[in-house]
Amino acid sequence: MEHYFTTPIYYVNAAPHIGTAYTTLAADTLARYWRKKLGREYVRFTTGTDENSQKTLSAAAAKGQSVEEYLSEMADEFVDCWGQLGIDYDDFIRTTEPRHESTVQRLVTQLMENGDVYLGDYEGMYCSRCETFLKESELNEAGQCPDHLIAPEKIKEKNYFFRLSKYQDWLLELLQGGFLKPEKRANELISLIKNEGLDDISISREGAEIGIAHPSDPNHKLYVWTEALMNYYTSIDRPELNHFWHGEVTHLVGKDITRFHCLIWPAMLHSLGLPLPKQVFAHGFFTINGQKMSKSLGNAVEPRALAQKYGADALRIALLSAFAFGNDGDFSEDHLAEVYRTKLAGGLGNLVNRVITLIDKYYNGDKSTLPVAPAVIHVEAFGKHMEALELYRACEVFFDLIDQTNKQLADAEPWKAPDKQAPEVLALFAGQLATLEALSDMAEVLLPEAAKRLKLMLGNAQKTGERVILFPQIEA
Ligand code: ME8
Repeated sequence: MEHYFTTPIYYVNAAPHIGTAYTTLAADTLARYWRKKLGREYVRFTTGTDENSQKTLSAAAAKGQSVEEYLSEMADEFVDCWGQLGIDYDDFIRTTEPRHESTVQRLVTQLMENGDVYLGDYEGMYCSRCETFLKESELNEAGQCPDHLIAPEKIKEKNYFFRLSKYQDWLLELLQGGFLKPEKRANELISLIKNEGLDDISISREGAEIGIAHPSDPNHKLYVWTEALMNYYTSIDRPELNHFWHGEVTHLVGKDITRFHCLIWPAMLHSLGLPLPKQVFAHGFFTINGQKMSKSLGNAVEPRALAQKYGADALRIALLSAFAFGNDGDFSEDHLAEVYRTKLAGGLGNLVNRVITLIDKYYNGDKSTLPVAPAVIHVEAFGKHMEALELYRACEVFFDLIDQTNKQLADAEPWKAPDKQAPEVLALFAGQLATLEALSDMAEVLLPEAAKRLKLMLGNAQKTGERVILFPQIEA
């Protein structure tokens, strides 16, 4: 079975930050797990940028750039950042690419042919920061968008509408059946449907300056969210890649965008007669030192600087192990430094160094004389958690195994054994080595750069390899 993982495509009005890095690192980690298990050809992982947003216009103007210049500079920022974070995606999709326009126009034409789109009047509020139509009931007491604290624009225009209301009961059943995880997020949408019901939604803006043209009405541009969701299909909209849509598709998103991914998107796919993703997983939000991350507070953490200082591996595992995937939690550089010092340098680095040094010293690095060790049971738990999207638990298994193995070595004190060829000493080293092998396999998923160095140290079946430093000391 093929696996296809996606991240949201990010707006380019802000540089990548810890939040967007979190989703992208999570997707990359899952893709690495499955590639290792099934082979690269069975796995696809995509990310990209959401560029047809009204916000783009003002952001480009503020920088004195043309829209094209601004967009490509910002898309490059994301590509550069993901490169520095060790993200290995199969496709980076930009919604201003012709391939996306062509897929979107075809899909929208099909929605129209299916009778699910009609022209109507829209009168209401629009928040250009979240690119969302808002209901009166969604505004705060001051009549503002609750997320952006700005008054939404009042608009009255002709819009094309998608018949979302028609799919209400079907969506309710879908959500009750576990389409959106974790359950608490599904429950939010279930109550929304039960309490408020679903209205048809606008899928175009009349006279909008930016966006993909409506396929049959040139006065309209498609609403950015309508076409942005379709990026997931654009990426595999080629005969040789289309099979990924028939495998297990997992959309990873933050909890802020579940309505789009779990109401509008499945309803459109259903209307189009296309298979649904297996699941949408909505993770929680990071706060920074206890505060909401925001542009106005200026506390958005730049992931590249942290990756340069601590290494991309450390940033990845510190984020993924910070709290359960699905909960909210905090991020601080202190936490990252602590993970680096105790779990990586002091935990894994120390363990590998000690075991390899001792095997070199007592057995001249010759592994072939060691007995066969029993299988490492943690491997199974690690896989189980990865497959259940329990990234935090998978990290815990990894860290526990390191701690236990370090403890086993410290307790056994093989350096005090008078005979290094005694069966219990040989068995101890065989077990330790087998654990390092298991850890290096898990590290290929969780710490891809360090895993290469770890594999080098482990050498081949006969002999240990060269000594390298796994986690160098960080300058304060
Ligand atoms: O919503 N903690 O783009 P966006 C964790 N373009 N994750 C966070 C976060 C935080 N504090 N802040 C952001 C959009 N994220 C649309 C998506 S998809 C078809 C279109 C992550 O740039 C999280 O994944 O606002 C969230 O859902 C996403 O960034 C929103 O990114």
